Formats: sequence, C-alpha cells, structure tokens
Amino acid sequence: MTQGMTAAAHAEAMATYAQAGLKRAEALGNRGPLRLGPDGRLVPEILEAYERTGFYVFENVIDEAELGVLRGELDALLERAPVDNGATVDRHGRPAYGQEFARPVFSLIRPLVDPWGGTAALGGRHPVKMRQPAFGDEAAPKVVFLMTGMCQTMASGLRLYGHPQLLAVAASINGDDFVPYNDAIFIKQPGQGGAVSWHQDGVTHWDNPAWDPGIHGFNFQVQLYDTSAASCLWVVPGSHREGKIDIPARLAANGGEEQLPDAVPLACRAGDVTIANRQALHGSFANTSRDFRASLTFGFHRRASVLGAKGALSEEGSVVYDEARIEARSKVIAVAIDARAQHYPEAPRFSYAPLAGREGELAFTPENWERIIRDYNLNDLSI
Ligand SMILES: O=C(O)CCC(=O)C(=O)O
Repeated sequence: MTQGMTAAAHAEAMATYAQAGLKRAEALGNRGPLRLGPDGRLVPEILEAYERTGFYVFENVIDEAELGVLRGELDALLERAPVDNGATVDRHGRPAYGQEFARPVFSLIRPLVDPWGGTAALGGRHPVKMRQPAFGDEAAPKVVFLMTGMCQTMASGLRLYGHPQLLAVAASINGDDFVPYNDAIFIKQPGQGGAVSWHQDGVTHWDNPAWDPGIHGFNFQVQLYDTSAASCLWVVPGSHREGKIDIPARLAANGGEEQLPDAVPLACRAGDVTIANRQALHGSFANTSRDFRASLTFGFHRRASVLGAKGALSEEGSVVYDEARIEARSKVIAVAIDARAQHYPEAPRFSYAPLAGREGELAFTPENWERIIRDYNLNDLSI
C-alpha cells in the first residue's frame, strides 16, 4: 500500500470516502434497536439482515450510567498503561498496571501505524499494510492500541460480559450452547490511533466440507464513545458468504488503494453495540480524525465450530479444544452473569444453558474470581 502521505492529506481523503460510505450503509437496513421476540431470540428481520449483510448495529443498548462506569474504569487503566510493550512503569513513573497477569494487558504502537498488515502476526491474516500517514514526530511516545482481559481488568467489563440482551444475541446466532471466543478493546486515539488492515478473522474452517457463512462466529463491539466513519470499523457487506477472500487481489483490483469501494462504516453513537460476522472482510484506517474510539470487542462461536478444533491465532496450535477447555472458558460467562445480577438485582438475568443448574457453584465471589476469572484469557477459544 502506498505510504508517505501526510496525516492531513489522509484525513481529507477519509472525509470524502466516509461520506460515500455512510450513504451506502444507510441503504442496507441493518441498524436499529435490539429486539427480541417472545422466545427470547432476535426477531427474524434482524437475523435476516445480519445473515444478508454480515453485520448489524444495535442502537442505544448500553445506558448512560453503565457507559459512565465503563469509561471511568477504562480511563483509569489507560492512565496506568506501561510506556511501551514490556515496560514496567507508566508515563508517570509508577508501576504500570497489570503486570501480575499472565498475558500482557496492553499492546502499544507508534502513532498511526498498522502493526499487523503485511506481517505473519495472527496467522498472517492481514496480508496488506494500510497507509501509515506520517505522524511528524519520530520521538512521540507510543500509544495504546489494544487491551485484553476486560473481564479481569474492569469490574464493569465483567458485568458487561454477562449482559442478558447481548447473550441472547449470541444464543440466537450460535445456538443455546454457544461458547466464548476472546475479547479485546480497540483504542483509537484521536490523530494517533493505528490501522487494522483488511482481513477476515476466521482461520480454521475455510476448507471444512461443512463450511457455511456462520462457522467462524461473530464479534460484538460495544462503543463507549460516539464513533465517526473516519475512526470506526469498516465492513464489506455480504463478504462473509464469499469464503476465503484473496485480499491482495481485491486491493490490487482497486488500484492498490485501501479505500475499498463497496465497504461501509459501522459509525455508532456511544452505547450502540455492533455485531460483525468474523468471516466478513473488515478493517479500520489510521485514525487521523479528532474522534476517540474505544470499542469493547468480544466474540462467541457455535460449540460445534470449536469442539475438537486446534488452537489458532494467539493460542497454542498444539492445543485441542476439548470439553474441559471449553467449560473452563465458558464459566466466565456464568460468573459474569452473576456479577451483573448482583450489581443490577432488578434487571433480568440470562440463563446460560450449558451451565444451567450450576449457578450456586459459579456465583460471583472472591474465590471464584481467583479460580475462574484470573487469567481466564489463557483459555480463549480462537478459530
Ligand atoms: O475495531 C477495529 O478497528 C478492528 C476490529 C477487528 O478487526 C476485529 O474485531 O476483528
């Protein structure tokens, strides 16, 4: 991908592209309130639109009070981020947050870069680098790009994971016995956030004779702030049905230009929640806009897609996801449901079928936090 562009020129090019993209998005009919039918499942119109386009924007799902708590906890973590990957101090010279966890909480990058594009990272699924506009200050500090482990780093993150409407969406799409994938918070600092180059998430089932458009599951993104077309995730509608896409060829056919003509932005208001099929072609551009984006991203799979599969992406390839591994990771859902129910006792509580009847054993208690939540992401189920 052509490099050597100034941030101002990039922002200008994005503005024109964004306007056209927003128009295309409007016509898709895949945005509105999260509506469940009397059976507790997503209403058929929403499922149809999701299956047709590969994504849906649920408007106004998380209320202002919950958003405020999520933002406050996230801000506190960002204040205590290490100054670099592997560093032990934050920018105030204090011990950086999260060093006690097995996996690093923070991943930092130089402003405006695309850390994965054109590299072998994550199974090489991001084959072409996005534009990396010049930031203009070689000595600028690194910025947080990604954070993992929201169920252990944020009490509000664990409660969000137990949200009854979101879990009902997971059951509607992946069946009552759905299983977790992983979670990550994408941080796009204004004028500094990095790019995530065009990719499809799934890596396991492309050649599976039982392949279908839903076999690699989906991701939620909960938006803590208003996002614009310049800062948000973009998706090529319907691409989840195409099988494995030759991304370099698709970009070459677009003259090597990263602004794919059929992609649309998932621009959201704070409190909106998106779902995106993990097979959809998607990505996001260097954030040369003034908008801050914090997207709490967590996914769910069909049990049949995961059971017996080998570890992939950032998981050990030698591991096979058996019943015990799936149960260990799924218990996070049960504890999250109880954490939410204890915090919002008047609100409905989701019943997670695979662990039904074990609510007492899987209550949100200090002991279960240590036993089930601490380092839970060592048991992520990546396919
Ligand atoms: O939010 C973004 O910018 C990228 C998200 C993404 O690529 C993903 O969830 O797989």
